[in-house]
Amino acid sequence: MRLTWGSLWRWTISGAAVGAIALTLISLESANANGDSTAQASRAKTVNIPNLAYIPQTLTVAVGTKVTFVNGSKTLHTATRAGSFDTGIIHPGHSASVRFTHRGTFTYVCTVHPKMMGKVVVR
Ligand SMILES: [Cu+2]
Repeated sequence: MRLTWGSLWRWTISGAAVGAIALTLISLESANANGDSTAQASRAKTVNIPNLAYIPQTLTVAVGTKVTFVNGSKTLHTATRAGSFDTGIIHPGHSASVRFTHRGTFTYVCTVHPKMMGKVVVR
């Protein structure tokens, strides 16, 4: 994925606006074609950010899984896929969650550190 500086700036501003609130974007929440709410409610996974990396870098989950990004580092991070989802800025010691309701492969970056890249594979 290629992001321009302009788009990075825009994402950073929007991230600041939502603060540390766990954010689930409309684009990911709007459709649940399977109506499988029971399974969705029970699935949760964690991506840790201990430094300048997402651990695990590739996370494979079932449809409906809520993924929580935990910032265990001492600096700001995001988990952002332009046009799809954005945790906004996650402060040290905080976390933010995204529920993945569509199958696919979702690469994402940290808008603060654009070389940080991760991937969520939803099956
Ligand atoms: Cu970062």
